[in-house]
Amino acid sequence: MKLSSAQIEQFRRRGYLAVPGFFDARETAALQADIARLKRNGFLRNVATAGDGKTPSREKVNLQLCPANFYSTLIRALPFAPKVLEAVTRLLGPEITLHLDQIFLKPGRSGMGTAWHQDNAYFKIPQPLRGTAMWIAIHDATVANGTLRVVPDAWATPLPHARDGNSDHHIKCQPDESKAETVELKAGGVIFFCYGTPHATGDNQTDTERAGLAYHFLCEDQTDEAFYSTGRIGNPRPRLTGPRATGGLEEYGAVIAGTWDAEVARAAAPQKS
Ligand SMILES: O=C(O)CCC(=O)C(=O)O
Repeated sequence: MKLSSAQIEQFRRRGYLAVPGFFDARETAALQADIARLKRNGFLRNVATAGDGKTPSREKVNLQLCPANFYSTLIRALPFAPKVLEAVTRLLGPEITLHLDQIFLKPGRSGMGTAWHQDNAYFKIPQPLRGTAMWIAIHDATVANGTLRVVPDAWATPLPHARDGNSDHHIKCQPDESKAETVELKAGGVIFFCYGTPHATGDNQTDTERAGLAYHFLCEDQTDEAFYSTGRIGNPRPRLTGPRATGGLEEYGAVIAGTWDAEVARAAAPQKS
């Protein structure tokens, strides 16, 4: 899974890159099964509100889990997979830290999209091209079920953001939607988009659910010591590559690097009853 020079050039110029088939059928089935487990066990939370940013919506559902790695060793292992590190290093540079992971799940019919925003309106790194999301299509992502839309060539301009009344914490902006591109992906495909790229998803107008699993990666030179502080309430931010990377030992207390294949095999094995 080596990204070509043309793909790197597209990411750096246009701010995004879609890579169909990044995860194979077995890996994708493992992710589908594990996200179904998290949903079944009630870990996902509906963040949709009734227009005021506070009152829980009775009609719309935007299920999220952030961070997800606390609840899934498979999701924890994925960013350490060699092909992920290879791709992200080619896109960003040599010293990569995992910033965040989260699940977005849109049930059939009631599933609500996520409004336009730039991730850097939350994250505020100095150079928005030195951080990227990797959004994984857990199910086939189509126009009808509200797949991801991006505005290319817009990453360098920070847009004003305001609170999104349809969510209990999101913010939103108003990019030039006439320039937006809609990215349809089969399950297992990914889209990388840098922290400056405006993006959104639509409502799910089909009968079946659709999920995305998003990781955010950034270069260590976009961080400071406070970013990693153990006093901060939140998820560990493992250094994935570079001189201070320990394969997860420092952040999780266990070596996570090298466990992706075994995690996928475990998820694919028939469950004992
Ligand atoms: O999947 C979604 O609904 C939104 C994804 C997103 O906004 C993100 O990954 O930053």
